[in-house]
Amino acid sequence: NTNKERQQLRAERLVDRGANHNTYDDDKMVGANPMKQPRGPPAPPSNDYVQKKGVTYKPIDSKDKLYLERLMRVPAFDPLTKDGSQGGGVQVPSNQEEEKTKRFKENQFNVVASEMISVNRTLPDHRSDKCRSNAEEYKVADLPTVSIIIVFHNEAWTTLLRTLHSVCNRSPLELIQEIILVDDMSDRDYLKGPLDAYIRRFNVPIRIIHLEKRSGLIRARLTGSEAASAKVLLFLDAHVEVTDGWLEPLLDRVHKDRTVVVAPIIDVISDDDFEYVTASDTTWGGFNWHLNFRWYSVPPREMKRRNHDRATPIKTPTIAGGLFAIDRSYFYEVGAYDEGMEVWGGENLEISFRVWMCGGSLEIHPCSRVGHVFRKQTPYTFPGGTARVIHHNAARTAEVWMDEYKEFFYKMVPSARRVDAGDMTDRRNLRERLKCKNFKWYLEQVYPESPIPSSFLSLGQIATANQQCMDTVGQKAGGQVKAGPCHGQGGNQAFALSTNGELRFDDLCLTSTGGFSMDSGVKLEKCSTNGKPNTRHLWKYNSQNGQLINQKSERCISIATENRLVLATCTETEETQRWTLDAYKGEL
Ligand code: UD2
Ligand code: MN
Repeated sequence: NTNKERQQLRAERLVDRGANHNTYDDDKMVGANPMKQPRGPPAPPSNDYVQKKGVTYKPIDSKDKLYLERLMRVPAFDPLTKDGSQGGGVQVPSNQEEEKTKRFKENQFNVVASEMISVNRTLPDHRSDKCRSNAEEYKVADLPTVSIIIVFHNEAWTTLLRTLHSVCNRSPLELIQEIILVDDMSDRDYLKGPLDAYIRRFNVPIRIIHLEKRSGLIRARLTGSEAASAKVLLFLDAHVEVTDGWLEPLLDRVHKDRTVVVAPIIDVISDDDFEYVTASDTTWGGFNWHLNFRWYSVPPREMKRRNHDRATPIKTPTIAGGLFAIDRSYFYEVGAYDEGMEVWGGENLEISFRVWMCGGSLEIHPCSRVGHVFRKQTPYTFPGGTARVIHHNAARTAEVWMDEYKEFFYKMVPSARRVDAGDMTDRRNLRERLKCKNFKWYLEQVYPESPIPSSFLSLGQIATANQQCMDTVGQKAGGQVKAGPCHGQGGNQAFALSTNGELRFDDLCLTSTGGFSMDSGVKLEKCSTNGKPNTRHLWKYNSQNGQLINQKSERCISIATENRLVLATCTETEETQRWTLDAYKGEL
């Protein structure tokens, strides 16, 4: 590029970003990407910091405040290109392919692509027309202020800064009392001195807390919320980009009802090319037997309750966990987070169950959209072992909140039974003290479409007399169900017969393939999520003769060649049609 072209691009970019930006102050620029070019100011002198409760604080003093107020939004890492503007994806040049692959591991996303994109890149406004017109009604002066809490462990420089810039570029700044960054003992140098210096450039008070011990995201968020002072807390992951008008709808809901916990629609920032891709506005949060958070379609009853209005918040059974606003005093009233949880996982369902069962509610606001870089894998370590940590957290959620329904989790994840969940007395006392409703209430009233049926006749293995058990053999939707030697462990041999007649393996249902030949296999198919079982998925159990009968075809599940389960003509004498259901509770 010639100098002139560069200037042209820079000018365009500034226009692109809107009129709110000051010009660059090159002398004060914190060195671009410190991963690549390790420059930048020395770390501030250590007497800037305050030690409190084992954490190191850098408090905002009046000098900083003045400094911050004088500053406008000054970008520091800003490539002189328009790559990625309007949320577009970027193509890594072919001579950088190798670097791209190598550095993907740093954060489990394409760091090289992220570095090609301005930290101030523009994004399209994906809100519905109704949302846009509603937005005009918000009066900023009437909305409560917010403390935005962002925790991170070894976050990439550019994604972290883009998170901050997007928040400061696209929020009414008078609403942001502060942004609190909690560095969960990262071991990357740029997240110390350079970051401390960089954040002073924003015209919003940004505070950073460097934890001296790896706390995990749950306890790191607790440290952040304790340092917060605004009326509302808002948690964000460290690799998000907020879009126009994202903040006001969230604050408005919490303001109108302090027991509402509200999340935005979480759009997708591609982990490969950083394209901003919209997510559906008719998706809500659920969970499966593994106690993983899952997205499912909003069922018709909720669409109807909202009068099919694309601007009305969706009452959701669960939230994904990373991005939500909550009244600060309500957050503590309802039990904050479970301090016994480590690193990652489980806290999202825990807070979801708790809020609903203890008198609050969860919403997804379709007028607030925030992009998030979803990753296929976590890039960081799990001190204590990944499976152990995840099972520990999930088991705490199950033990404290799920009553007898915790068996669905243990049947599906048998190894979780052997993990030490730790002391849960405080959490159980909390549930007592708040007089929370039980999990059955939650399933019936909040989430009747749940993969865990609120009412079921059996849970566990389904076996013939000679110990042949129904087995998914690890298959997913479309897979053929087989019979295999019973192992008594659950897992692929864990099924539930729900009272409404579904034979479920998590969110998969046993289905007839429809044919009436001798060979019509019994397969797995996604269960209905709209509250009305698919007729192909309906079965009845005759506990006298052990037959499992497909309601539509009146044919029986039978073991055929190669241990395939098929539907065959029902005959009482046939051993391979005689099934025993684990923990069968009998007809009601
Ligand atoms: C999702 C949530 C995440 C959290 C998680 C379950 C969204 C978009 N994300 O997974 O917020 O609820 O489910 O626990 O809903 N971090 C630390 N210390 C750690 C580990 C992580 O500070 O020991 C930070 C991390 O840098 C990030 C945040 O916590 O900023 C969330 O972690 P993630 O992005 O790896 O989680 P994600 O999006 O896969
Ligand atoms: Mn994340």
